[in-house]
Amino acid sequence: MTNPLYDALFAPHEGQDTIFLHLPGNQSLTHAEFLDEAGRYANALKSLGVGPGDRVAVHVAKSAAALALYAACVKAGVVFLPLNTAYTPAELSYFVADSEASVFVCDPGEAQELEEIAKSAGAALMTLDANGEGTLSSLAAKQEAAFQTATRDSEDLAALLYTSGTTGRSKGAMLTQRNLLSNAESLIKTWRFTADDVLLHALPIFHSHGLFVATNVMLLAGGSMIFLPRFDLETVLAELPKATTMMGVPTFYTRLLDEPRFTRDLASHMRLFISGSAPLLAETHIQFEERTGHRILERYGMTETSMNTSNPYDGERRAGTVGFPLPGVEVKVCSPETGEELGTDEIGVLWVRGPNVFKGYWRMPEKTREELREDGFFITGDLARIDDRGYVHIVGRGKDLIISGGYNIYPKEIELFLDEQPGVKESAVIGAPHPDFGESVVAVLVPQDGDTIDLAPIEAEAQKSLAGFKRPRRYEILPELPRNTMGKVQKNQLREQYADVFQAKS
Ligand code: MLC
Ligand code: AMP
Repeated sequence: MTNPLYDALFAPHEGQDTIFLHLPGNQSLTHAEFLDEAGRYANALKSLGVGPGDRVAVHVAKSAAALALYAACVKAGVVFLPLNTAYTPAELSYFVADSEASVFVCDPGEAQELEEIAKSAGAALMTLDANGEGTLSSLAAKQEAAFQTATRDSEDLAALLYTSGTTGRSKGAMLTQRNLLSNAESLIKTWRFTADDVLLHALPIFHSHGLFVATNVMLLAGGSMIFLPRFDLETVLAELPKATTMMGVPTFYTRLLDEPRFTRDLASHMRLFISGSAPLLAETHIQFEERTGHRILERYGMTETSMNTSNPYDGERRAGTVGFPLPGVEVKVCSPETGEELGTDEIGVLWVRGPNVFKGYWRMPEKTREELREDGFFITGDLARIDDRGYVHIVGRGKDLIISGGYNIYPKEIELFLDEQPGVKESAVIGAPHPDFGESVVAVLVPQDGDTIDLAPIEAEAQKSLAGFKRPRRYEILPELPRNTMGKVQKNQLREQYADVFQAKS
């Protein structure tokens, strides 16, 4: 009986008293303690009637218990469905219903508000807070640690991660055991992770980056993580001396560079800094090297594919590039019109194939067919070129997408919301350069009558309906949107017009 992901990532650590998590307040958890906790959570899920293939939707603060719940799902063959803690009830109701989750785990503080959502989706509502307390942990505390690991096949689903879509409707990316395991295996080799590594983990664990890239790699390597609730600059500066490696989004690195106490001395012992989820400006790469002597290693991935390319560990880490395909991963740049493969340095859409590429979108066969071809290539929607040395450069996006501090925001979703608001005839949402988040959201509104719109009720409604990171940070009013002769909104023109709105940090 096998469960490839559990067998590779977790089983080797059973009974081991090596440290897995360094936690706030000088606490720590050994691998054995963590896995016992996971076993109890697996039994708790079983007692709720959850079995292999069922979905467990998880909307909880980052904690060791939340991570143990992930391990429990792998052990029990349950599909783990993590959700951004910033999501509002309006956003959550879609995910819980669409996934037909059997259990919905949320913070005790929001249980009352979410009760109806769980009920109408037919999910049992359980709670878990930032300290690992709640109805689920109480249930787990009564269980045995021993649990018979569920038998799973490489092609069975391990996780369902929702990504927003250009049409405004979120799509659940189905990730198999093979997808996650093959990626962790490639990354550990490419980045040389070992049991001696201590990873500074300040990322959220509801996305591919913090959950799979960081956690799965560390589990496979057998190292430990300084597991911080979030990226807090003071804590990161204090903990850095104990770490050997760090993974982050570009905002982590620009925030560190803005801090004079982040010095060459503070970083001198570090083995590796890795960046991804959004473009790292070449300027940040260069400043980082000047300050610390380290060249950040930039890599590129997506929820649907986990990681695709990485700059080399040895060899030149080239600023402004995302390096080479990972072992076993094929990439090619194709014409957006004909789908034909393009030559060196020609710009087109990046296609990716390999064991890392997901199985498709949850119950969306048509969307799956549009993006995942029969020959196994996934059409990423990112615009890229491959240079004569084989380095991949992400030069833009074919898809209408804003990436703010590493979070994806699909303008269409915000436009659909804004178009419904009183006094709004139509809207266009764009990203403008932002010194902290890389990009941030600008909403351009056209009034129904006259030349003004009352923004206060719109902002109040946005507060209720949209996760904080998606809310426009700037509203602009125009009598009409610029359109081409075909009637298509000229977003490039708007991007140019509002390129400087976030010049000062906000
Ligand atoms: C928080 N806020 C953001 C934001 N994060 N606004 C825009 N963009 C963001 N990314 C808003 C909050 O709503 C709040 O607004 C205010 O900022 C303060 O919130 P906070 O929680 O205190 O923010 P902070 O801790 O500073 O968070 C910023 C951050 C965080 C950059 C540290 O967003 C983060 O950890 N990002 C990582 C995202 C990530 O892991 N991406 C991986 C995706 S996987 P208000 O209005 O309430 O004050 C992927 C694949 C791959 O892409 O390749 O990896
Ligand atoms: P997500 O859907 O959250 O997984 O985001 C994936 C998207 O993030 C990709 O399609 C890219 O547009 C972007 N991305 C990830 N890593 C990088 C990178 N290193 N450089 C540029 N864009 C990146």
